[in-house]
Amino acid sequence: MSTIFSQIVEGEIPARVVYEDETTLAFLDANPLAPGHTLVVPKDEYERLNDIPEDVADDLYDTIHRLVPAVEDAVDADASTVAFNNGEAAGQEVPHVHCHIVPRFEGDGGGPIHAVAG
Ligand code: D5M
Repeated sequence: MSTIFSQIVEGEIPARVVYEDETTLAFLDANPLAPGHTLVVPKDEYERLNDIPEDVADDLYDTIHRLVPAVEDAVDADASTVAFNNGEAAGQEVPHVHCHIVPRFEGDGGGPIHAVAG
């Protein structure tokens, strides 16, 4: 059975896509911790970070690297929390690798987000 993120990649369920290339997709989180909270996924389904082949990991990092400033700019954030919940015990609910880009604002009171959960 494919993950909900694979269904988004396949266009089977809607998402607010903000970036797409051959191997990666980025879309807004359905339960945002802050305005602009974005998820970046490899299009192919891998459960954990270390399941990803190196070339796809490189592409994923490139997309994250490109999107962090774009997301911050889009919502005029001061910073961002960029995080993976890697495994169920770490709070990973969707078993398809995804990077959270959570915009942060001076005085937002969040401190370092201990568990990034929607
Ligand atoms: O984070 C899983 C994240 O995925 C959580 O922040 C909600 C988000 N989510 C779940 N379903 C959707 C859909 N359909 N669109 C957009 N975002 C979604 P985790 O790190 O696994 O706890």
